[in-house]
Amino acid sequence: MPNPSPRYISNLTRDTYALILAGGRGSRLHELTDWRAKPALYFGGKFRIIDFPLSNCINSGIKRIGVVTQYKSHSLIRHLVRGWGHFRKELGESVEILPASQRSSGNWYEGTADAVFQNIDIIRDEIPKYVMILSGDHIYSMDYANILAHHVESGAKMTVSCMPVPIEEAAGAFGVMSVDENYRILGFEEKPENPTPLPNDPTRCLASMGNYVFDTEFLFEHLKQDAQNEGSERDFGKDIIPSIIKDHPVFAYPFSNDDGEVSYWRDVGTLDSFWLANMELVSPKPPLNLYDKKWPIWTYQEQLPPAKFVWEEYNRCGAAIDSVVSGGCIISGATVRKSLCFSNVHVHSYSEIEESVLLPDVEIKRNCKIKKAIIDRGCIVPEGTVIGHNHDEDRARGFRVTNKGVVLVTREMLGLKVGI
Ligand code: ADQ
Ligand code: ADP
Repeated sequence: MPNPSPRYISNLTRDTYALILAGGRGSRLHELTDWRAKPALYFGGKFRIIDFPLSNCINSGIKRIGVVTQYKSHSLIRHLVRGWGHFRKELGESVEILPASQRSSGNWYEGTADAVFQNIDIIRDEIPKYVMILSGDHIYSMDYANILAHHVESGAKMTVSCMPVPIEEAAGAFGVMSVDENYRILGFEEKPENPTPLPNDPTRCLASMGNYVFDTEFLFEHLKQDAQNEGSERDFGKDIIPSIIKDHPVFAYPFSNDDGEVSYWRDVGTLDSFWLANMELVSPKPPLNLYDKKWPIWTYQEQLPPAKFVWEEYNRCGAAIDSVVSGGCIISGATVRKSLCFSNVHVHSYSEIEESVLLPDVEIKRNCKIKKAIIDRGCIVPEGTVIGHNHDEDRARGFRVTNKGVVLVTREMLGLKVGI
């Protein structure tokens, strides 16, 4: 669309209700999502994954938002209440938490479509012209006003945001579509084993990002039809999209930057991808700019003292290089390289941390050597512990080692009391 007027765009975002699906477990993250939903997982030194779609909404001008929760939602809800609970309904702003509360069907949410279906009455009360359904699972900065403008300009009833992804990454992982020259969707398969490649690029296919724009009444009508269909799994990718593309205008929106290049979007669904996406942020030129004042990522943050770096009495320099260090951390007489220290991490003298993600409230006692590890919140790593230098030893101690050599350590693995 050539130079849309800002007034036109702001009408679209104002007329939109965003529903963020945040109920999924993220089972390939193993113990990291044993106690929290994937959207509640920490990311980037001080955020949680859900902060990204939420910030994208606010920065795009969409201020009416529902967050659908289900699996292990306690820490997610606590974060939302603390960090996102200050919106003022009388100013047209709201972030509502919509737990699976067995409201309309007497069941938990089945698939993603059912999670929306069970909240139709809440969305209808808001009288939006458009509904944006967003996955709560991904890290990216995106101006949703662009996909809304694309949706209206193309005359679509539904629009699916998409991006080209290498075939081997998409196989079994993403919804894959084929489109005509105007990006109208001609075919859609949910997580195919052999994705159809792009016509001009046999190595990549067009993957769904799990974000959709719908005309509200069209959405409701098709959710109701789907609810009558006995064989449906009540899922957008498996049931709704394949059933509507033939008879209705459903378009794809390729997510690219102003230069037409593929934008940053990460599905941190595995321990390896979670570790790697965090490592990208500590590289000298990260692909995602968290320091962009025009597109801030909002979050809940505790009031904490500043990070402190101590040159210890034994002439040991406490330093962090190519790393991010959050508030409340103390690095004393220890070296931290290419790593992320979330809030309140304390690393003691003679310890060496490399390429690691230390989640909040972690304490690394003296003389530890830690490499390529994810240390879960609240872990106290005993003096002299070596992690990530010998994988057989790591496994023998009960740590989880991935195929790509990332080591996960949780409180339970260290014998610390957690949960029931
Ligand atoms: P997946 O992410 O694998 O694929 P799914 O597990 O259904 O699909 O999760 C989609 C979103 O809904 C996630 O944010 C998840 O947290 C949430 N969710 C899952 N089940 C839920 C439930 N019962 N109640 C509430 N929320 C729930 C989807 C699309 C693919 C697309 C990928 C992109 O189906 O077509 O390619 O996203 O990652
Ligand atoms: P180490 O094992 O490295 O000696 P310590 O816990 O003794 O670890 O802390 C080392 C240094 O860190 C202290 O000498 C002090 O400078 C700083 N430090 C530790 N705790 C605090 C705190 N609560 N407030 C301010 N500085 C602290």
